Amino acid sequence: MIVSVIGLGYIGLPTAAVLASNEIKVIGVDVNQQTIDTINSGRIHIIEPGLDVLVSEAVKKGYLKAVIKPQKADIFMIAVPTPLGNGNKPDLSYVKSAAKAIAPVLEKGNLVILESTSPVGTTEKLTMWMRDERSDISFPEFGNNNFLADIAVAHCPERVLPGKVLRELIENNRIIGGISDNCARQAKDLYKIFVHADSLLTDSRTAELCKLVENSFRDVNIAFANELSLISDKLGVNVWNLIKLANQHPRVNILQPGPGVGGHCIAVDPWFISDSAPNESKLIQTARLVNDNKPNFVIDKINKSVKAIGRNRSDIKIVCLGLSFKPDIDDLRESPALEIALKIRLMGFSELMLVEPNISNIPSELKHESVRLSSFEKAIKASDIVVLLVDHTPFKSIDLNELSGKQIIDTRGTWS
Ligand code: SAJ
Repeated sequence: MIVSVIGLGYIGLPTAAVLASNEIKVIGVDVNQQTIDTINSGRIHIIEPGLDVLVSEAVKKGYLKAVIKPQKADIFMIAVPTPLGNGNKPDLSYVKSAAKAIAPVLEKGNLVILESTSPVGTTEKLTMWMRDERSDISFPEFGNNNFLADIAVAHCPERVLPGKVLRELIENNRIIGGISDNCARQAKDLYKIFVHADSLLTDSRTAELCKLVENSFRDVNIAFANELSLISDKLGVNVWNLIKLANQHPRVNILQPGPGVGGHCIAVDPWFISDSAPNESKLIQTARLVNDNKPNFVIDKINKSVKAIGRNRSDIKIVCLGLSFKPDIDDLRESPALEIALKIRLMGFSELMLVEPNISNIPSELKHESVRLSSFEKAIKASDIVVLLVDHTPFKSIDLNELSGKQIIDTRGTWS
């Protein structure tokens, strides 16, 4: 059996590597020649614990190779980006390109699985895009379980947490939605090879919405915590203590407030629901707005600190602790910490020090004569205002006396 994985990014490459480690022949396909060369030399182009070893082994043993153009295979797994386009509308162009690229090599008996997080109806569109290219073979029809098509098509959304991808790929339950029941059953046979948890079968629309709902659930719950932080600030209450106490209730489990919600999933996927059902998703949309507005609240707090110091900004040094979108990773995508640092850079402080233990260069958009990367200890010592944006492990072990006399804005409750 040959499995072809289309898109060798944060999901595609780990999936390809895990399949290959189960002695399945995998052909990875990517549009980026540099990515292909890196993988074929046994190295990786993304950061994910344990992935380097897995890819290197898989390439060395001949189970994994990367190519630029799809080749014949038995199963095609599509793991391409589905970003937000203009006006918070889903951009399905990568899925469409993948459909057009694999259509010419499809053969009777093949299975095509969409793993990319997608708006409801995308798996049906994928089927249609392939059908448009191949009138000589038959494709399944949504809801028509009696028709046995030449090609099977299913959606099995990825649900792994960055940083724990290799473990979660194997341990998480999978939701598999077929265009027809038969498609879902065929896809389950593939996941059986490497998933040590349950595979739950449904239709493709339900599987699509299920993934979006999971991330929206988290977004709404984080928005609740973020709203509590605004309310508490106004009423002079310590929100971290408040949440800790409220969570003593057996049926209350409030998440943690922060400087906003980052990453390329939770801050994006709720918009896919609101695009499909704008009038029915008011709560989901409001949660997005609450979370997206949190960086402005942090900037307000900084302005208040400046007032309290009573000097001009050009005479004040400020430090941002952390730039990534969550702790102990180097991923700056959609990071609220980065957004806040960019806003601070424009505020005219005498110096903006950045402490980000997981990167070695200042991101290009932050480069300026007043901005520098600094060590944790030096930056704390030199600063008038300390803004903690990411709860990286090294930030937790500070002697709190070192913060005395400084304006502290702790957006994560690390020192509360
Ligand atoms: N955050 C808070 N407060 C919290 C929890 C998180 O402010 O209490 C913030 C984080 O700081 C970060 C953002 O939310 O900025 C998202 O981080 P995360 O760790 O909650 O999730 P992601 O984006 O890394 O991964 C999510 C996961 N989805 C869920 O937990 C429901 C993962 O399982 C998905 O596979 C992934 O999205 C995805 O690819 O869709």
